[in-house]
Amino acid sequence: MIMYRLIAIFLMLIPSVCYASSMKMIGEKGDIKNVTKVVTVNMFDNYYEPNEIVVKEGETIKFIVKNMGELVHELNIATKEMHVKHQPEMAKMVEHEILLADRIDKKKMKKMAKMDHSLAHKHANSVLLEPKETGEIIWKFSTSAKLEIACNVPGHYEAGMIAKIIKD
Ligand SMILES: [Cu+2]
Repeated sequence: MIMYRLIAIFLMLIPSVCYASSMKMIGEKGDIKNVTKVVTVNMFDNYYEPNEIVVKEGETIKFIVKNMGELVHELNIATKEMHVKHQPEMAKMVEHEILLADRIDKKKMKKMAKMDHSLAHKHANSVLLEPKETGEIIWKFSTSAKLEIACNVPGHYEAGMIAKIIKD
């Protein structure tokens, strides 16, 4: 826990930048009617299985995400630069004790989000899950940008919790 705190404090020093504005360049929220492929991604401490996903440009993929680990994990589709920018938001959630190592205080999240929207962690390109939880993302890869799947829970990206997105 002390390590989480230290990382959180460190990341607080990096200025938070507007996240939503850069969304378009990574694609868009997909429509269920256009799903051509379903990919199940299992999250462990701290890695993904599979750790490489092949996508075609323009394709809509439904990701079924399962947290098989003992820690809270995120699956976030973005550029490397965006992941780095998202990390202070996650650190802030740790700071406010919304994001705990193995639990998300959803009641607190709801309450705090009224004051600070970034604490709600509502982004179409990501899902944040407690151990044993399952979530889903439908994403249209309408972009040529270089993307990766990553977990921005403090310390996890650094630990290598990244899955490559390979363009077919
Ligand atoms: Cu993680």
